[in-house]
Amino acid sequence: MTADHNTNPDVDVVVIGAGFSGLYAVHRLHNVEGLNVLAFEASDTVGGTWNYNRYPGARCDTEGYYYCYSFDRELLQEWEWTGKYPEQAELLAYLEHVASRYDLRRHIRFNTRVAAARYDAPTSRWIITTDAGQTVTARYFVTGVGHLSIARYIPEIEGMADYAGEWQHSSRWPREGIDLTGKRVGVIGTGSSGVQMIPVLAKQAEHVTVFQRTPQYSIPARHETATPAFFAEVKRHYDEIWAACRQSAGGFPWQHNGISALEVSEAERLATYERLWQEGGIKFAFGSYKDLSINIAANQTVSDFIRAKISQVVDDPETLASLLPTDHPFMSRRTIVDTEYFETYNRDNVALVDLRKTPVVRMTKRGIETTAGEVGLDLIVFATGFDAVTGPFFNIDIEGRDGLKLTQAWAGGPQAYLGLQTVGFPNMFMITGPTSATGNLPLNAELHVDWIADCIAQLDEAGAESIEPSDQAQQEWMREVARMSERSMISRADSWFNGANIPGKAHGHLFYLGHFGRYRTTVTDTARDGYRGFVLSPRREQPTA
Ligand code: NA7
Repeated sequence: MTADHNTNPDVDVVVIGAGFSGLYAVHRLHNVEGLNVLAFEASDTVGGTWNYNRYPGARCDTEGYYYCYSFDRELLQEWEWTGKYPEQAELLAYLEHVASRYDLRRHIRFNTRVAAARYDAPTSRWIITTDAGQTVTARYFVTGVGHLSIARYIPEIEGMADYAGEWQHSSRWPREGIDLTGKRVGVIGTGSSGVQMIPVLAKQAEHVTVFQRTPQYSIPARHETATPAFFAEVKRHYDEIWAACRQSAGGFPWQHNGISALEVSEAERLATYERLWQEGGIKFAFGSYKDLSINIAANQTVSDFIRAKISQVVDDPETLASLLPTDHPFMSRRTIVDTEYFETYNRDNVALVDLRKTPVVRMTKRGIETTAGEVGLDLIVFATGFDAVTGPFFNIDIEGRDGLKLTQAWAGGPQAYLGLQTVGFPNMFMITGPTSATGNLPLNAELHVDWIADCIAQLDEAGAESIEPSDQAQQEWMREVARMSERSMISRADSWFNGANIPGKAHGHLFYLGHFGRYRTTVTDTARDGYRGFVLSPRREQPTA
């Protein structure tokens, strides 16, 4: 069934977003379930994160062969990745291919931002209003808004209006690119975006100045290790690879080795770290000892190892001192994967400004003034991150039952049950919403979309009008989420993972940091057990017992 959305503004499901989450939601809910689905996408094309983040060097920092959809064996066999860590353009091409292959675009209204969504209790409908003032009603409201891209964060710096040069945020790099030849570029921020772009900018620009507030741990990607033979092997073993991902701690096709870093000799430990360091990627963090992210003494061994690696690379002692992360443990912030990041500081055309020693005073007409003086810049890149997870939701005026605004419900930090729903917002489903597992996001998005699709089918079969979590189930889940956060290294540093990166933002637990495989089982078990922890309201005209 295909609705003409111009004349029929009432649909079964409204989806927001056309990234990994939204695209699969449209496919599963329409192509498989036969529901009448309308998706809204603010951009003019699909891709989400992989459409927005076009900065030089932008690429996936987990491997493409499992950072992709698993739902169709044919798609897995036909798509050819060109390397281990796909660049932005390759991931965008993949998602465009998916949109074409499953004929998804005709269900997506592009260049349209959802401005408001309000639950109308008398009709049990969500009323969705776009930025153009159009209104659509839907029985189910599904958010695939992503965690980051939409809600970019640019700090307020005195004198910004005085700056006469060009500036960009990492996630809004112009599609036509920027000719960096002969340019003096300043990069503010050394998270994943800054660390990926700095080596690439350094090769293109006349000079790069990096403004660093917090030194980072980073692991070499070693992109070059992927070969055609490797991908042939992957394709032969895809079923086993996905089975391993679904049961693993992070949604990845490997596990930690099951022992504590403190149970083995120093020589054995260092050999393990060295082997994984040479292999590259985040397997170094999650594929070695079982307790690196939860035991500070075990973590100390790996933090020391990485500091030693950085020390071996960076030539200038003052620069090295600023680059060494000593105030927070490895894995207390999201793990960063790089290509020649630390090596780049040995180049003549790269300078590091340590903002802890010489903070920014203001932006000037010519560049940035720190307490050490003015740095002249033709282009300033804000690689300063995002109002993560809740930001994309708060961009929309969402109102649930009894006039409850989402901004009120989450004023003290997001509250949700399994990252799928939140109390007070019936029939609103979140794909990887707050408190869902993190790690391999496409896999988690598939888990959620499948759960939502099954749930909608069950509601129809049971003659139920709506579903939302019980207060008790949500509170218990929030306690579990807090418990997992507090035992994790994440609790030992400020970052976007706990809301600390945005001035004035409520600190909260944005993700469930426990084991992905166990999370997956919990999510599927709630459905198997008749939606345990959820309240189903019977249809008014057909009350059920
Ligand atoms: P992140 O990881 O949030 O990094 C933002 C960076 O910007 C980080 O180094 C911040 O320093 C820095 N920052 C933020 N505000 C300022 C100010 N006012 N002055 C100087 N430096 C500042 O964002 P990314 O885009 O790199 O990565 C986000 C995610 O995308 C990443 O985790 C992956 O999942 C992909 P700080 O460290 O807070 O001192």
